[in-house]
Amino acid sequence: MHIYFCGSIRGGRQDVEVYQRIVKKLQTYGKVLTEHVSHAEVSEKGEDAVLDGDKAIHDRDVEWLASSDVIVAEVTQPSLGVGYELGRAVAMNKRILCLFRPSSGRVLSAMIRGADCRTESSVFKVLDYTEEEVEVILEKYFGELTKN
Ligand code: 6IA
Repeated sequence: MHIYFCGSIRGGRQDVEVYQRIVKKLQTYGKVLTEHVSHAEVSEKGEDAVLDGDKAIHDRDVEWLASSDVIVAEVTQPSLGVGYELGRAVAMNKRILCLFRPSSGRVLSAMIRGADCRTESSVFKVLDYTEEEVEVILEKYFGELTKN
């Protein structure tokens, strides 16, 4: 299974430790195409991006998105890039899981919370969670997914 993980980079790196926890767990279910999102050395300035070029990053990420079986996004820290990826993924009829921590004190964008729906060809799910239960939440989600 190819898993595309979305997490904030230039939107702010406050949650990088949660991303690491999520990616570690996701790797038990398949190949995480965007493992670098969880790397602590990737800063929000994204200096590394200059080497590669933003266009190359964008084009590669959209290709990965298209080739993925499931998209998991940690959406607590608002990020334009994550919002964009989710919009593109919806247009591709992908299976999407968004994870939000209400304990952050933030209120999730209506465009993400309100996108929660299930159709014949796609599923967009938004789950509230606390950091301690992240592994259990993923076990439940992937358990149901592999049953179908
Ligand atoms: O607007 P943001 O930067 O917060 O957007 C974050 C999202 O866009 C992530 O889910 C990534 O999939 C994608 N993204 C944004 N910047 C990069 C990037 N930068 N590399 C890969 N994906 C990115 C350069 C850092 C890299 C050399 C490790």
